Amino acid sequence: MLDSVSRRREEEERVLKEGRLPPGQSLTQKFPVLHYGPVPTFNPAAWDFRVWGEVEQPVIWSWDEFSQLPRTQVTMDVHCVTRWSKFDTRWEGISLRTLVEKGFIKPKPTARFIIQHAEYGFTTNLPLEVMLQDNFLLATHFDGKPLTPDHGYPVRGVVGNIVGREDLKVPYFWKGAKWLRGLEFTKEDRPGFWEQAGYHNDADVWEEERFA
Ligand SMILES: Nc1nc2c(c(=O)[nH]1)N[C@H]1C(S)=C(S)[C@@H](COP(=O)(O)O)O[C@H]1N2
Ligand SMILES: [Mo]
Repeated sequence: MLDSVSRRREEEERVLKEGRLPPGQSLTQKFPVLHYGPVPTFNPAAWDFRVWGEVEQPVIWSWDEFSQLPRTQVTMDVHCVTRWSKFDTRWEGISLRTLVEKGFIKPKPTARFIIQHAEYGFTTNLPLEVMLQDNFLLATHFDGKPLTPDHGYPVRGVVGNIVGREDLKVPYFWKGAKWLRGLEFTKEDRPGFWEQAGYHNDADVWEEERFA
């Protein structure tokens, strides 16, 4: 117990020195579960993933089709607005940037924002250019294993800090929707679930944009 407390402090000291601990955050070695509402069940036969709105061609992928999209791995520090941060988290999944580069999704020139749509109507919004950064992933795996149900199985958005990539915007972790079912490309911004509840629309962790 004492050991794990001092180990946590040491780790936190280290990431602080490395400039990786955003203001007002503290390091956790656990993986907290945080969401509103129940955990949905996954039925691969009924599941689909939709992309619509300001795209040249709307798509609907079955679980099989989605599973065959090109895969990417990324390691990130993730920062929850409730003040815990988890460092060096390893994710695997599908990069939206790759999907656009390879022509699986063709945004119209009018597309400026993307709304993530998840089970039970949960939504969260980000600018298109942030969603196309290397630190946004449609993740299916965490730490080499499929996501657990409470962390968003089978697919979730994740966004965080990639060490050494100071060029990237880093929003708080709520900007990745668990149990993600689709992406809506829009001309205008539209606040999502937590954004409507008073959280900051941009949610930059370095600027500490927690509340509106
Ligand atoms: N569908 C859905 N996704 C969600 C949320 C939610 O309420 N519903 N909460 C967000 C918040 S506030 C955080 S911090 C992360 C937490 O992910 P975790 O439970 O895997 O730690 O999920 C985000 N994604
Ligand atoms: Mo959060």
